[in-house]
Amino acid sequence: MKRLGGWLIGATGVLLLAAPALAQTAPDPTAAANAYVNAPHNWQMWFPVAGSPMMAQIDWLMKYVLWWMTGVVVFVALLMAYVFVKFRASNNPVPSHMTHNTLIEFVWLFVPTLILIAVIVPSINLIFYEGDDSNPYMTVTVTGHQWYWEYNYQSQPGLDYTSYMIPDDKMAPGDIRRLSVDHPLVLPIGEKIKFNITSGDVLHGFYLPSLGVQKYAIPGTIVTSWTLIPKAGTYYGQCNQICGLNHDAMPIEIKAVPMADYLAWVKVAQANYTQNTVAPRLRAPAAIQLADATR
Ligand SMILES: [Cu+2]
Repeated sequence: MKRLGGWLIGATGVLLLAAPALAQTAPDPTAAANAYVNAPHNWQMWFPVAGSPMMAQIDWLMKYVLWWMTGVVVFVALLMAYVFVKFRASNNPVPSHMTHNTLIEFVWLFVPTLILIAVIVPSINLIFYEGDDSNPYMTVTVTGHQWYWEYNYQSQPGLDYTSYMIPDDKMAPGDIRRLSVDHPLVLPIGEKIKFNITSGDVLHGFYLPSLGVQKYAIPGTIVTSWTLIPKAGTYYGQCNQICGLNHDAMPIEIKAVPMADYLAWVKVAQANYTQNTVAPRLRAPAAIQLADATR
């Protein structure tokens, strides 16, 4: 009897565990991105963990320049303290009349010049590296709207959909408050992805801290950037250009997955996202229509 009871409890447990798996109709092609989540956390110091080679270089340059700055600040502070004490009025009733010293003038011209060169060379290298969006595997046109993002995959016909933040009352387990979205931007790992960034209304900011991308989304203009994500995972960003009432409610969620998963997702998205496409033309603002009517 005891044995039978144990067996029954065991079988019920197995059924309960299997139920969610059975209920799921199709596997999620972006599931590989759930294993690694690169999101901001409370009391975070420094930059996020670099998710792209560009961010790794930005991180390196920031720390490199910070060391130079620390050296300069400490040196100048110590020198000033020394001068304040040694050359104070009470200690020097008869002031010195020295006006020139060739050696020290040479040193204070030459040493800062060397420091500037040491900072400028890697900075300019990085600027060129950031600007080199040539030969991408694919291009996504990113359009900022009040208040959501639109992603248009240039090489995948019909794949143009909107991405809205999940409001607090609709959050599911695993969602991150004010960062998770309904339709994330899905990208293949290990490939160069070019972004054509623009806006449908006002200025927005396409800002992906862990990938080192930060560009204005400007109406009527395309600003380009690119990324390359080596590791499968979920990466987050936000609009960082004050764009109106719900500026804080247009986060960016990127699911980076292996190529096979990405191609599987493209098929699913092409089949399911047709209702999700943004209206091609925006109406004139209500205020302007009112002004015309009262004239
Ligand atoms: Cu915005």
